[in-house]
Amino acid sequence: MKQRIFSGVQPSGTPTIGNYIGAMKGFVDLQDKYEAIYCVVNQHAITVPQNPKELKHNTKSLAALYIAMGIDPDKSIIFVQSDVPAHAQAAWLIQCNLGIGELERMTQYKDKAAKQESISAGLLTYPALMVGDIVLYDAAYVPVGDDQKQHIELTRDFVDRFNYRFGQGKDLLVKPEGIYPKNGTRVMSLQDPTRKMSKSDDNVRSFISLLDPPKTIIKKIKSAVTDSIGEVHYDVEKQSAVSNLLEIYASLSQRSIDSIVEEYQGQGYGAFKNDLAELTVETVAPIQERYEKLMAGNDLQDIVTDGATKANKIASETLARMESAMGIH
Ligand code: AQP
Repeated sequence: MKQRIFSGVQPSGTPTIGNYIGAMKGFVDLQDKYEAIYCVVNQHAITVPQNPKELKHNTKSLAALYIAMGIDPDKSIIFVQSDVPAHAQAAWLIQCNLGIGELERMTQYKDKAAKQESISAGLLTYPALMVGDIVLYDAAYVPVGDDQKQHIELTRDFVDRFNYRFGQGKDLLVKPEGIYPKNGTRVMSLQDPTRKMSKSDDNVRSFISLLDPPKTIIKKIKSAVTDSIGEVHYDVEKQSAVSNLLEIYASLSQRSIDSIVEEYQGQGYGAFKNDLAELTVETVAPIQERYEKLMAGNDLQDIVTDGATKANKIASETLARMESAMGIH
């Protein structure tokens, strides 16, 4: 039997090339090796304020993007988190076995809380929902970007704790491992290389979304900040912005950073940026074409309904196991 993997993306906007490079690109290859489960984590998205209409649209849109990227619904389960009530139910059990101190230490919580005028309790307890997403499917592996490492470590600690407290010598839950991009790529904002690229960034020039039209992509890459050194060179300390563009280039072209640096020796940033823009447009064009067809057609709803049925079956069994072990059923 194949081992299971689980991953999710929040419909808190349209996925960026950061989400794509850091996590989603890998989803497609992994579906052959593992029993893959990919979720649109809409309940995570509401930890910060969302416009309800946009959230609904982005949820559908993200499911379509999964398929447009190459996730095959005949091989993998694609579903929407809120269609499987076990996620919210498990999150409660998990919260009751996590410490506030552990949650307050999460850097993503601190980063996101710093941007909010009023911080929801859900933003703090978000990792409990994420732990639930993973353990409900007995996932052995979780393909995520490197910014999620801390949450994966929390999941692993939780599983040890749960098995120790309630397992009576048995491993009731599977301890998962993260699968991170090979070169550890964290794509940074095009406008500020000290901040990660995020789909919900107020400054739309800071990210490239998978649905940006070619003209927008070209404009955003041309206006990406660089430096006054004027040499395409990889140095994350002194040339962080250019190094970020190099990492994007290397990842999308599957070439080494060294070979790209060599190609643009002595040419300044103009040609390099033009080619990166072209490469990005070429990467997203086929995804966008398939996306448009899916959004206009009737298959999408059937796919996510079928995904939810399959996900519900697996998740409700694990939830029952957890509840029984804790003595509440
Ligand atoms: N900049 C990034 N570089 C590499 N990987 C990234 N990921 C996110 N940003 C980058 C990875 O994408 C997957 C989905 O992320 P998510 O939607 O669950 O949440 P997030 O990490 O909070 O992503 P965003 O784009 O920053 O969303 P918002 O703006 O809503 O906060 C994850 O595997 C993540 O590691």
